[in-house]
Amino acid sequence: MVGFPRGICGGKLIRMSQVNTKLSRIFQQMADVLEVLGANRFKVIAFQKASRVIGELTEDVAGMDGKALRAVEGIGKGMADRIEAFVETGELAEAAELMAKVPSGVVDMLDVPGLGPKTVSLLWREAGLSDLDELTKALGTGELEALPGFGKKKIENIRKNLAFAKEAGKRARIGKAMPLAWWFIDQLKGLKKVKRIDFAGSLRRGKETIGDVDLLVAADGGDAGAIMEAFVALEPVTDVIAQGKTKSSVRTGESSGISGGGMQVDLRVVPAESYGSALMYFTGSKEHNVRLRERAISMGMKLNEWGLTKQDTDEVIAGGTEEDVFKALGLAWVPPELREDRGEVALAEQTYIAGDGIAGLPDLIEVSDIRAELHTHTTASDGMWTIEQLATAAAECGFHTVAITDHSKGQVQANGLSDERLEKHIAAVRRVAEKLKNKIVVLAGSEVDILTDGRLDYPDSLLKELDVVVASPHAALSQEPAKCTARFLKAMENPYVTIMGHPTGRLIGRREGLSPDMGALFRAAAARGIAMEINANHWRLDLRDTHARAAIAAGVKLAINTDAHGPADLDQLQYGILTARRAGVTKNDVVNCMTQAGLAKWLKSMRG
Ligand code: DGT
Ligand code: CA
Ligand code: CA
Ligand code: ZN
Repeated sequence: MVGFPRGICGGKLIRMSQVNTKLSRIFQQMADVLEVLGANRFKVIAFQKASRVIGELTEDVAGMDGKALRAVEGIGKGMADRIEAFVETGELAEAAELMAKVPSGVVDMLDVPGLGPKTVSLLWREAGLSDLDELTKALGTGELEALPGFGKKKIENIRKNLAFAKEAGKRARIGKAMPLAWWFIDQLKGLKKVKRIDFAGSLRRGKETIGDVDLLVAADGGDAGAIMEAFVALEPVTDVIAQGKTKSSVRTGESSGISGGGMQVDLRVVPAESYGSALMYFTGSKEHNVRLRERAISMGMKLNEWGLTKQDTDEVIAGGTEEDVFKALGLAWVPPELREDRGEVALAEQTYIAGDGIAGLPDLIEVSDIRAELHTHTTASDGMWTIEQLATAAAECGFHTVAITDHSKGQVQANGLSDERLEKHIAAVRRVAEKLKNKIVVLAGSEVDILTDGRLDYPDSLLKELDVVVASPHAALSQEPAKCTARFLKAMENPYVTIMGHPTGRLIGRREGLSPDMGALFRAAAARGIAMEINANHWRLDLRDTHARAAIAAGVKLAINTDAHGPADLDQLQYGILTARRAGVTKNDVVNCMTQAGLAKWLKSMRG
């Protein structure tokens, strides 16, 4: 079993139970529908909160007794009763009744970026629209301008978001596909007949979005049929697209409680002696494979999923492991994240000839190289953890340093801190730092908003008191490129900025975000010593792989942060690392990999 490390806390994956995931989703849907129906605000908030709390809970609600359930912060008596009913019967009649009051097409509208429940309620009740097709039509006729608050600009925005969501919606975020792949692997690896199993395809290459999940199994030919039977019978499978002896494809259910519902999963079974060449073939990319096949031919060999053979005699040269195949081609093993035909084959040849570390392939960063988390939120703004809980969790992950960076005052909806609250918050962070000083270094920081014109959301006199300043854009995220470039460059002139947080503000599949002149930003960052962030949250991955590659080429230091808001978030680090690896990033490029003393020295140097 290879594959990617599954969690950062010593391999311990923070995994939600299926019941938790299902309930969290049901409560969120109930909150949405209640809001569309114009229900009492507190009722809506109660369901939203319950959804979030259960979604973040590491304990399985199915195994908790009534008393323990009621003791969970954010779950009142009413919610505990609902949870118990669901655990007992597997359904929630109240949810079904509620859903029946609103057409499912109306609920779908809630998935369109920028369409909140209030707007959807208007579109449904006032304009009589009941699904996305009707909405698309109505957006073109001008009839919506009669609705209160529906100016030309708003209508144009909805139209753009709808088109963007439709296009992007075909691929899943990696954070949705990865847990699904592991779920299947966990089920299948237990079968005696399965000798090896891995995920391949774009998921193994660590791409930010995944078209379908590709699984590869090594087994004897006679066992393949039974493995396929077991595969198509697994719980999340709703449709069998194709079922053969060596290849099957299924679709997983949209409403399945397991993350990644609605995705296609392909499974192939190959004999053990072809496992390496098959893993290479199905990992791709197609372009990388073409490059390798050409190389094989030029060396008098033939490469396909079954193995590497001599051209004239068909004698098998390699195939069982990837390492053997690469070696027979005169190449060092290429990490999957680099297999995009961006020069990696030439580098692998150099490494093969010169040996490790002298020339050729970069020594890519790994999850375990990360020693500090520099962008986090607590209950002071919109996080779920207290300062102490967060710092303790970070210490348990093996980090030597954590920075507390709550939102600044402009983020009103995220309960951003006013100047006065920040002063008090800094003092609170210092107290926790003192208390935990033998466990972890706790730094006082802020994720300060970069305002529309490039000013920061706190005065310098306050920023000066902080150890870490992450400057990020959260508003005006459709600004023109020239304008936002100027905005960022201005922000970077501030002497207290340490890190530029999620610089484009994109949300994958939801919001395109800003397109500043990255070259200009990287030059400024390199000159000032400011680190550019790869935000590891799978909705963001911002910087993206291609940006990060350009950044290190320009001599810019990177920061890889999870932007943790709660317990499930620290595990997102893996996606930031995959993105960094795709960019050829090594631990020397990343400030979070420094020693405690090195990091402290760097931070101090940034305070002038
Ligand atoms: P995706 O699923 O769109 O995110 O991207 P991939 O790369 O996972 O693509 P997929 O699932 O169509 O195929 C998995 C791998 O199998 C792909 O990376 C390379 C290999 N493969 C598939 N079809 C072909 C083909 O026609 N020619 C070659 N050379 N390789 C192929
Ligand atoms: Ca795929
Ligand atoms: Ca596929
Ligand atoms: Zn943040």
